[in-house]
Amino acid sequence: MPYRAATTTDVDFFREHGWLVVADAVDPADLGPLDRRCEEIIADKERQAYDWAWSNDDGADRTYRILQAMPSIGTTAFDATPYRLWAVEFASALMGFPIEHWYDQLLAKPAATSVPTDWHQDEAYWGRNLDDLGITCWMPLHDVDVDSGCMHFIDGGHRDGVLTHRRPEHIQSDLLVCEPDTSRAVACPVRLGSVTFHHSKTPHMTTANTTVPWRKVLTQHMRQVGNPGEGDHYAWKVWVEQFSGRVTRPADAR
Ligand SMILES: O=C(O)CCC(=O)C(=O)O
Repeated sequence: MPYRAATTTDVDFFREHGWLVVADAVDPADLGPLDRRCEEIIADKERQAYDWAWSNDDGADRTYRILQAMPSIGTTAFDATPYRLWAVEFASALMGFPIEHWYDQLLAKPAATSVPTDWHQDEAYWGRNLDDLGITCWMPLHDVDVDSGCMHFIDGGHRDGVLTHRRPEHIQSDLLVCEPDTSRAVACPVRLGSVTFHHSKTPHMTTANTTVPWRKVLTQHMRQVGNPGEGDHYAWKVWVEQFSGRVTRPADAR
């Protein structure tokens, strides 16, 4: 299946709204090895994954309400996949400057215990180095709707600046939340093969999964070519190493 280029309509929509759905973008036949890698991580989650919603109630254990892992860590197997090469090209057109792949994440939600991924902006995690210079491609590995954890965006929220974020009191992971103007929220249910893109300042959230055994999504986080990456952090930033529980605050936080 040919992967299509971004059109003027795509670019204009993204620049106005800060997000975009691209239907039937990716060939599902290209996703087999990735899906198998994600299943392997889920089966071995105690060693290979974090819980992004790790709560104080869990103590030292983790419930994996939002399982978080990096499928590409330690392997080059996904470097030249058609969906990765395409996402970088498409994202470069949307942002209007050359973009490179930065890192990917599996975000998986079990039906029994999952929770919403609350409103946040990616720049709140990444810091000012990424000021208007980052973009994410969110790619589910099956059909996804409001009941299984689809993406929601604040329409035009990339123009609202970086909102104040906080770490909820009951959370012991690095999870951050903000309170955007939800009257502008848009839900984006999509079918397998479709993806969404969002600007690094666009507030977004996903609902809990109550229907499929595991909601599985690959996020491809991308940045301006040559950008130094995370840095010049906001005051709310922390890193939590979940195997030891060690919490670190960045020296450059302000
Ligand atoms: O899928 C999710 O639960 C959240 C995704 C997300 O925050 C992102 O793609 O930046």
